[in-house]
Amino acid sequence: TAPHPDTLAAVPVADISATGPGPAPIQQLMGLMREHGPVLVRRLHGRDALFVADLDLVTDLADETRFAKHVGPALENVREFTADGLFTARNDEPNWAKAHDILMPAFALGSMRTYHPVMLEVSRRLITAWDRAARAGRPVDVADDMTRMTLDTIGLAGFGYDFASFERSEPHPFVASMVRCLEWSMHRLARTPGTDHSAADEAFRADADHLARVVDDVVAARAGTDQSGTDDLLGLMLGATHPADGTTLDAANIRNQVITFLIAGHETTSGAMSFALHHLVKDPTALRLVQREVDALWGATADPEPTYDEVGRLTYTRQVLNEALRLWPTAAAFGRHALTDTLLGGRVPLRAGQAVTVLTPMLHRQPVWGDNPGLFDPDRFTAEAEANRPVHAFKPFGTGERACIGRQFALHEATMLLAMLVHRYRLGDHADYRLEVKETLTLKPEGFTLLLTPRTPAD
Ligand code: MNH
Repeated sequence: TAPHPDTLAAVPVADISATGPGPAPIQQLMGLMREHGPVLVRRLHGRDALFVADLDLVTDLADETRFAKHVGPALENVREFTADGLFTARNDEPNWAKAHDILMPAFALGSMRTYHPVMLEVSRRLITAWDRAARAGRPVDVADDMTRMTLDTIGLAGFGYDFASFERSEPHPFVASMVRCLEWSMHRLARTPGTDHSAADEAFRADADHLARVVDDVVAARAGTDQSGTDDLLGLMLGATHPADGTTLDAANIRNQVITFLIAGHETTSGAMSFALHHLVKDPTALRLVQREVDALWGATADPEPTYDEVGRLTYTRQVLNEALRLWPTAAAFGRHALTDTLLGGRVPLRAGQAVTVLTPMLHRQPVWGDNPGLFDPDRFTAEAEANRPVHAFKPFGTGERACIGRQFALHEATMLLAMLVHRYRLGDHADYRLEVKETLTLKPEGFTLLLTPRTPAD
């Protein structure tokens, strides 16, 4: 799947062997593209990988008759702990289509309505914690608390399992293990051949085992109750049969799916909300517009009870989230491979099976986004602006049949919480925060804290 000699002749090669990818490989790639343009081969110790961000090439890669999802080296590493779970399954593994068909109903639009009360309950947990911090004059760590919120939400909504993250001074141990597993997956890509990594691998094994134990807990908690008829994610995993052959998911695959959803269902959403808050704090005009939207809905109500339909009407708040996902798509790359020998975009020769990685943050900074693509501007996502833009210019959720299954879930959860926070607090940028993006395969703002004070609507 490495680039063919014909590809190498057609695109610039950037050799990073001298430095390696470092702690921030996505941001390094962004820099390489700024230098060499939006199509390049990155060379590391003789291993070559093709990265693209050009709109015409990404548009071409979205053609499902010629390209499909690629499980490349990064996802191969993640497979060490999620195996054939939905995210890391290969297209031709039978469990992908089977689990996809069985789990789809849990993500149909109607299902979001059933998750709404849980999302609201967990949003209130965060607000209780933030009220306490505000009274004590103590800053909050935004990314940590967003992670608490999203983990509790997917745990309760998907599995009826309470991680109770706000009752802990440190994030749930599941999170620490997961972050180290993701970091191991990322750093393993940078290894020089012939070096010894047995200590890191052993630590990884222990963390992966810990994830599996948490999953066994989650499943066992269900077995001990009369929730077996519940049609949440876990209910479908345990009970639903595939229409085609009447079989259920097997026990090993269920474990892989639970780990997959506990990770994919919270890690990227918490980053997206953290980036959105960061941009709002730095953009008084956008902040005022969100405040105006939430005040129009909830006015001076101290403890509003957002309804499902109200969240759907928070159009500007959603624009803010989309714009945050444009600048910092928290799952920042996705792989495709050619199904046949072909000429990508009519100009880059590819052989059948050859891999191409889309570098989403750079796709989101291409000329189609105007002269100042680095500028935060939620008006890029008005209905009119969206209608006038090529569909493949914005790909934070990937593409095609392997695109994100949880997109609506994430957007509903994030839109509601963001709106409630902006309605309730004045967000004090007490440390004059300068954005530092931490990479653990996914992206998050590092060290972002806010000092909160109560807000009187119309402030
Ligand atoms: Mn999600 C696939 C981004 C929230 C569950 N997700 C993907 C892909 C991207 C992505 C990109 C495609 C990866 C690839 O092509 O290799 N996901 C996000 C982002 C957010 C997000 C940016 C939040 C913001 N994802 C969620 C949530 C859930 C979820 C919430 C679950 C509740 N995502 C998945 C699953 C897949 C996926 C499962 C794999 C789907 C498949 O291949 O069938």
